[in-house]
Amino acid sequence: MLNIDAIHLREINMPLAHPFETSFGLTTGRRILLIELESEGLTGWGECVAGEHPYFSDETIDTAWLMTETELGPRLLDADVEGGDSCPNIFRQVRGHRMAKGALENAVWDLEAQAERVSLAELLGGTRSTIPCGVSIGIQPSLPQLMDKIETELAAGYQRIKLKCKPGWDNHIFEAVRKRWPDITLSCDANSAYRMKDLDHITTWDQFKLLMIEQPLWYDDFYFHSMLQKRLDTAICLDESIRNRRDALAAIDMESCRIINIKVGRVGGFSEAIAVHKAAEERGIPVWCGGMLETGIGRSHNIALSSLANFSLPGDVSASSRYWAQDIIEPAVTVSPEGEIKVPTAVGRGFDVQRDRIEALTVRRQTLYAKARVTA
Ligand code: OSB
Ligand code: MG
Repeated sequence: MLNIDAIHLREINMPLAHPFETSFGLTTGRRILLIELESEGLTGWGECVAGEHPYFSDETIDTAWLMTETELGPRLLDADVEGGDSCPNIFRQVRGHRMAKGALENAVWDLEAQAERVSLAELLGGTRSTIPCGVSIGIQPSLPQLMDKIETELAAGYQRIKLKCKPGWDNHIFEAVRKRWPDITLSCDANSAYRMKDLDHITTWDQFKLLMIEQPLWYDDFYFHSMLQKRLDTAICLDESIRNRRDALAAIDMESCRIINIKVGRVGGFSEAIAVHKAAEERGIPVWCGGMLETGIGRSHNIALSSLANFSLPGDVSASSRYWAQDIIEPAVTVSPEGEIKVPTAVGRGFDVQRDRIEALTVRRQTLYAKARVTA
């Protein structure tokens, strides 16, 4: 049993080392909700991946803060918490708000790993000692700048390059990249920027031999993706559409995708991420771990999750320095020249949270306390 004494919410503001542009806009800095759980002298950390705006998903840092403060936090403090896998049931009455739930649940797993004296990867059922890494490259101001970025990332060893794309930033960049690097593992991510009128256009991408095309159509769709997948040789990968295990089963059965991107925040925490992973594994669908421009806390959790067996494709889990001048963990996440991250074997997440740095970045805070417990 994990007796949770207090939940500390804080918002930190962190400027990105490089702006990141997707089909829904430009991000130059992040407002991030961090969760700190206090339990009998141990501290569990969680990171909420909701953005500042409801563009990737309907959640934002502000909705997550409100739900944590008014609904989820009080439920967690009142519950008997055996471990991270108790959380879905504790939060069951609250619909949606998966990123808010995920931040709390992952903090519980983070705590549980420490209490059990095992690594977080081991607690989650991970078996890999290293994870293969790719990068997600945002839309650039120009093609030469994109080519420079790709060159830098390949030189750093990354095993897969994913290009953010949108109408007007697609065929000509794929063509230029393929001309210069005919054999690299290449994929693209449209973040739902295309519609049915674009189907003929998207089918022309088969010539670029992409590993996958990520979420080309609506963020909440399976049916139209299945129509598109029938016309493509290239695998579709779903990101936004997959909210839970049932979505994964529906998408796999309908042949809406052949690959799944698992983001632990998007599915509401490690329990559901493990369930999606297992459902995909049983059906022969490979998965990989997506990223949401996380700080080191979320990044360390993504590394632990990526150690599960069916995370067989390179994920979007990359070095801290690609995002932050200074990360909030020590050591920072680094990638080997072979494009791999070592999965920590130390107790817990395997990276130390730098409280002084977090303190300096904090712009808002609140603490929820447990009611006094009656001990027999
Ligand atoms: O769709 O994978 C996405 C970043 C923000 C929102 C959505 C996405 C992304 C990325 C970045 O692709 C992945 C990363 O953190 O490196
Ligand atoms: Mg994506």
